[in-house]
Amino acid sequence: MAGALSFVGCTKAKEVKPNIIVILADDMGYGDVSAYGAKTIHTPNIDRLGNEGIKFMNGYATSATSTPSRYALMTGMYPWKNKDAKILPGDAPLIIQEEQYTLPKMMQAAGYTTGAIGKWHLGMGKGDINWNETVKPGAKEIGFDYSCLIAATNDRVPTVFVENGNVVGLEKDDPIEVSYKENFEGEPTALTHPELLKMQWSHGHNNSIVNGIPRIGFMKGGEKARWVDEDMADYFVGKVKNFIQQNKENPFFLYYGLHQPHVPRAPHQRFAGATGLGPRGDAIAEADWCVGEVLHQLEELGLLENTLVIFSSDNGPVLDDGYKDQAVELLGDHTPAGPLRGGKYSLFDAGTHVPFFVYWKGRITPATSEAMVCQMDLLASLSELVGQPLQGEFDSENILSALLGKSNEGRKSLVHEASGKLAIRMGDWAMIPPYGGPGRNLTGNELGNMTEFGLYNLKEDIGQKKNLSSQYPEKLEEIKEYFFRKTDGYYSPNIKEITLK
Ligand code: NG6
Ligand code: CA
Repeated sequence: MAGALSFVGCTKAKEVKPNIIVILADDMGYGDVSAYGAKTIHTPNIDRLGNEGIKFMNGYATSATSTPSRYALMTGMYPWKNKDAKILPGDAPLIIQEEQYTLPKMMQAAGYTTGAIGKWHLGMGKGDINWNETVKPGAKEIGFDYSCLIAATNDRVPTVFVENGNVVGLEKDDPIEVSYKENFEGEPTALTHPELLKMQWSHGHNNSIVNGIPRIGFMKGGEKARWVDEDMADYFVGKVKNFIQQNKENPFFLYYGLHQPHVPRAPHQRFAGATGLGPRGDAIAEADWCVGEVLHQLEELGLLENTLVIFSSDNGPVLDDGYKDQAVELLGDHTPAGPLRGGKYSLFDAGTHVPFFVYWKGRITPATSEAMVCQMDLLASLSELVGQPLQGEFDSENILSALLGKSNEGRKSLVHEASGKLAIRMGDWAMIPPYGGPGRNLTGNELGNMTEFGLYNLKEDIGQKKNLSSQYPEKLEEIKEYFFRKTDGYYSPNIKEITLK
């Protein structure tokens, strides 16, 4: 016993417990950030994290859409191992099991106070939610001491904030009802009352109207509780500042899910015209302001040297994601995916290859890193940083030295996912199996559906212009063999011309 105690005493002395903040943007592309070369959009605050920290040139989400990406970040597990980890409606049950080990639970075990603010999209409740009572299980049950969230996306009902499981501002005599099946009698929708719209839809998004914006799904009641999209950034920044202020004396872990630049893009009026690219660009300017507010507060409280800040995006960029907001018309020569091919929903690189910065003032020597890093790796890497060993088996890899810029070795391979279809990046190579299906969806983004195997060398051809599968058959075989072994037994539908061994 005495030996164990002295061992504990000895590790304690070496423990580092910086605050940790993970900021995850929604649909922000690799090319949307000026640190990666954007010229028409200026993101000075986000850039600061990259220019004064480690700027990752090969940073990844696991998935080309939100729910599966966030699932991997929270659980350290590949999302395609959970059949429920796909884009969720706003009334979906929590897809993380209460007994599952998670990133916030690991941080709690290490003595941290944990908070989740902003976009959630991992489900809450057990199905058939009564929004007029405390909704659980939710963020709390998977390890967050405090939470203030939008349940799914800013285009899905219910359009209310849920703080610690309770709808904010709900009045007893105006209960909320939500349905993804049918409308409530007498409630206006975009189809029955187009005259009520201040923003028009282009595909989907023609159900309930809230704040003049048509949504996905139907909702009734809760008038006072409904959010105003233009005020959402200020609202969440306020919550973030409160959380930091309240926890300035103790180690904290904060997950801040920015809602920008996901549709509907309705930044605050003071950002109107900030970029000349219309609401999409202005929403990115607003997101940059949010990041700046966090950094300024850390600075004011003297916490900057003691706080590790990680910035990334849940998936790649998209222009027309269902609203007529001039994202396409006003694009000019801006390239949201930078030099990468594809975007949100895509198996091509830009689906998951996203901005990725790690910043820790005074502790990280600024550098650009070529290491391949993934959001899923935060669990294993941060567990090493805070000295809290993992319990169980995970797909998360400990790449802490790469994250802190002490090594250029990241992960060797990453299986990535788009709509349940899997592909792989292995070293400099990217391999996409032939799934068939449409080349693009309604957003105009290329999906990566092909009739033959795609094989690309990203080092020489970052834009995936040249399919090398027939030129390098041995390389293709090697990667195929590895890919099928890694994904064996998991759902990877519609692969044409191949049978899983
Ligand atoms: C799609 C929506 C899209 C967006 C996406 C989720 C339609 C036509 N499209 O189904 O607008 O909400 O889901 O995006 O409804 S994500 O970034 O949260 O994954
Ligand atoms: Ca997203």
